[in-house]
Amino acid sequence: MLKKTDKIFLAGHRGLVGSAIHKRLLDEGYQDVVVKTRQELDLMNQADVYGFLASEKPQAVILAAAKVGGINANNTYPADFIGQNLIIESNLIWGAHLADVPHFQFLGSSCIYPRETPQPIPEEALLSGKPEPTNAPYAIAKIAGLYLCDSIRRQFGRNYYTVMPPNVFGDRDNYDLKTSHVLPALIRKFHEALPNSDVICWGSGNPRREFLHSDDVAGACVFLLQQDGVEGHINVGTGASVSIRELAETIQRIVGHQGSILWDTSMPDGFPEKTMDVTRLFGMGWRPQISLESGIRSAYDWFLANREQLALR
Ligand code: GFB
Repeated sequence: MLKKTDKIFLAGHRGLVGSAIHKRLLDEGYQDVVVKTRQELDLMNQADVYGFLASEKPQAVILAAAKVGGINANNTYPADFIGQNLIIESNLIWGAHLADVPHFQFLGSSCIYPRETPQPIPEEALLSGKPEPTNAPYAIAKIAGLYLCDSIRRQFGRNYYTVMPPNVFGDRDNYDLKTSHVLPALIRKFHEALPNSDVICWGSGNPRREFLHSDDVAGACVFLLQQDGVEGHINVGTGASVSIRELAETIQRIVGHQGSILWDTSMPDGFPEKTMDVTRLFGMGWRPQISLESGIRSAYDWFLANREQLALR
């Protein structure tokens, strides 16, 4: 188990999940959290990463840096999603092993599970079927990182494991309508359509998604740092999902939009459902603290406070 004085390198501290983990680590009294901007350390450069880890010799690495995006981004830039993530993962995970780093927490994503799988999805469902085509390259990259962590655990006995969050939202989210995930996209679309212009959502509205606020993802990650024997990969979530239509109507109500919601079925639905079985994590004593409604209200407040700086096109 980690002590609060142990050195932790957090990769991706400016991102949606990484910034929440950074805040949580400091709030919980971790005294030696090392972070580097992209300019200070290029995670795509193997020699720089290996050299950094060998000289810093942290007790733990948390990898929250990745090339991420929503369904349209994944569908448009498949090579970027698999190529950049494979390079970042192998640099950090293998570099940590070479530097004798004892603990490694790798952030995965629920899209690694097969498109057709029982819901809610247990950890055992991994590789039991074909991935969802819209994000298969990204999923394969994340599965590779998961297997690299677990193989280092099996062969060298290091405490390397993967945390599997669902669709995440929160402060410092991506509000670019072409590359973002659905929740921030709909916050922006309904806000910019105030008071009653039509809002066009993608797909049928029927798919179901599980949403977890980034502060809860951070809470689970820091909780797991304090647990022994987290082997393989562990689902993190609420265990509940909503349809995209329900999500759109909830965001519409919170934003105060009065117009029509239209559905562009020329855009892909992606997974029919992604709801995770969180029995294992709940059995360890963790629970999410932020409801979807209060999380959306908080995300909308952040969007209103920051949208000028976001220079949204
Ligand atoms: O969040 P999202 O982009 O990604 O889309 P996925 C979720 C659902 O919302 C899809 C619908 O069915 C979309 O068609 N949707 C409706 C919209 N309106 C919109 C909109 O305006 N913008 C967006 N983005 N979606 C991602 C993976 O899948 O899940 C990533 O591609 C990652 O790799 C992420 O794993 C967690 O949930 O479908």
